Amino acid sequence: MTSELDEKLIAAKEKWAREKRHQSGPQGDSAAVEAAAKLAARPAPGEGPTKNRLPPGQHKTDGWPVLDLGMKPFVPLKDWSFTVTGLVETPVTWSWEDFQAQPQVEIKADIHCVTSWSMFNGVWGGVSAKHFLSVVKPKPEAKFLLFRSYDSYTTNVPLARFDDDDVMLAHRWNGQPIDRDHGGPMRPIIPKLYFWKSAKWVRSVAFLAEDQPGYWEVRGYHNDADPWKEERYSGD
Ligand SMILES: Nc1nc2c(c(=O)[nH]1)N[C@H]1C(S)=C(S)[C@@H](COP(=O)(O)O)O[C@H]1N2
Ligand SMILES: [Mo]
Repeated sequence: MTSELDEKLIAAKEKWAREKRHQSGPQGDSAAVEAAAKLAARPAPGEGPTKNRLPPGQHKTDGWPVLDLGMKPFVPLKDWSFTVTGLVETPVTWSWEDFQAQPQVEIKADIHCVTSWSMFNGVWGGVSAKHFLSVVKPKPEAKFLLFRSYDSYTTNVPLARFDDDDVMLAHRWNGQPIDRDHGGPMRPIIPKLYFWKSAKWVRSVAFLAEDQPGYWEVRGYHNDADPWKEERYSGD
């Protein structure tokens, strides 16, 4: 259940998304050229001097802010499961032990939140998206993923963006389990997209032929969410 305060917070965020959306008018050629130049100049994740790693409109933070809908589900590991549905050859449901039995990797990545903070050099531990996809085997018709969380949050991502070397199903951050505030036991990490695409407390994912916008995507946030293109709000 969300409190009245949280309803107000969510309403404020929605209003903000609406207003920002209307501020961005049609872009001229020079803007497109500038955007293309910024994209071409972007360094590989985890490399390069700090200033080239900061997408437009972002600032570096040293902490890790907590942002959610005001409800932080507590999911004991013995009750946790992760279910895969939809257009896959092998629709698994993993217990915590099943999940831990998969090959584990660490990936260093920068995170960019739409509220303008960026957090550099986090070391995420868990199961790579590449391995996960090799287990469930998406069918050729599968083009989109929709994640669903224990707090009912949802978010969507194209399979082509999820199927990337820096994407993972993470349960550790900087050598510790991801804590409850930050979405533990498990959250996917998709560093190349704004952080709202990295759902906390994930419980399932559906592989779909058609795109299905998630919680913030139907409330004024951009469907694609690429920080390097500053895709913050729909219409950006
Ligand atoms: N389940 C769930 N995941 C979520 C959210 C949420 O409300 N519920 N908020 C999203 C948003 S808007 C952001 S910015 C990040 C924040 O993650 P953090 O609290 O670990 O910084 O989580 C994303 N994932
Ligand atoms: Mo956010």
